[in-house]
Amino acid sequence: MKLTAYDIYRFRLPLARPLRLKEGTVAFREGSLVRLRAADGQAGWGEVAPLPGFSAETLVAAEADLARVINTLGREVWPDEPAALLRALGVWMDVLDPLPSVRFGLELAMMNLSAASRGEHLPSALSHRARSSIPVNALIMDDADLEAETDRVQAGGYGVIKLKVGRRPVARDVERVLRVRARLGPDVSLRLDANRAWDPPTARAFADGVCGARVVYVEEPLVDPAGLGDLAARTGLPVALDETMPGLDPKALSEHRYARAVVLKPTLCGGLTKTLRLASAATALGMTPVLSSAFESGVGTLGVAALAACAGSEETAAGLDTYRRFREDVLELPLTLSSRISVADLWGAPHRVRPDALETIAGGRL
Ligand code: OSB
Ligand code: MG
Repeated sequence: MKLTAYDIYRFRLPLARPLRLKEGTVAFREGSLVRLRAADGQAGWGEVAPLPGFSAETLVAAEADLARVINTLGREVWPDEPAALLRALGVWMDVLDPLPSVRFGLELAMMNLSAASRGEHLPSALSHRARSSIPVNALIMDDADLEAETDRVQAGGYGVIKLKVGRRPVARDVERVLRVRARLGPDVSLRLDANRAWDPPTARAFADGVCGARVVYVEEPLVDPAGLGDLAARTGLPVALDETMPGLDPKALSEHRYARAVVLKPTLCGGLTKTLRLASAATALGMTPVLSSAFESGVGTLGVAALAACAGSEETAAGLDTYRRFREDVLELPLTLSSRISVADLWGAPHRVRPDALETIAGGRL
């Protein structure tokens, strides 16, 4: 496979409600889409959408890096067979070392292109053993009305929910967790996420308060992650790594054996190949890899969903609920994501991008 042309576009999508991020509140989600074309006339889309406050790179820097890397990719002849292509991408991207969001967008566009050329869907291009369905966790943001959200979770049949904590006094967080547990009953799995909010004494107070609530794990409870192993050992609170994962060498994961799970966001961890490496390292250590989105549009969300179908175990719910926050998408037909996504249904119809949602940034022949 040889690339013949590329286009880079910008999108700016309104959110259903403003989103509070670490560095301020946003009413729109901005990002880039990249389209790669091959000699057979097929096209593959990818998304490059650094998340402010979570990504180190800006969108403008990502777009410049995108053009640099595409020009190098355009000189190569790529394997036609998807598994060989994925391996070649891993090797090339390690050398070219794009920004994490750029690596995600380009690996996604290349694999989408390969899948389109062969008339298969992305999950089967990524793995011969892709699962046929993906459970999804319902995300309850900290600005949400708990009662309304627990009703949505129950009506939607979600088996796993994730509740954000750490932005109010610890006693109120404990009270919210116990309230959610009581309203949802014992059958729903409860994940929590503190986004590095607490010092060790506060985290220990939280652990004591929720010890009866059967929490599956808390993502990144501590400001200083160096104390996570000690916290887990002293309190028995199961912890998961999230902010720790971008930039982590898969070999270094063995230094974090205390962790129950690792949250993998391909936009932040740096693409399909790095995410899949981290997922296998986690599985080998007995940790659960949890694929999660970072407020990508439909194009990026499909990429994360495809990875979720390939990595980890059958019953691990993926964190794909950020898509619900969008009022509009770049896709003509917005995705329908439920508590359990059917891979055949999600990829059953073509995903056409709306030209009117895009502004042209750059493009050219390769
Ligand atoms: O901390 O897990 C986070 C999305 C963007 C940035 C950070 C986070 C998230 C999510 C993803 O919560 C959704 C999920 O994991 O369910
Ligand atoms: Mg998290």
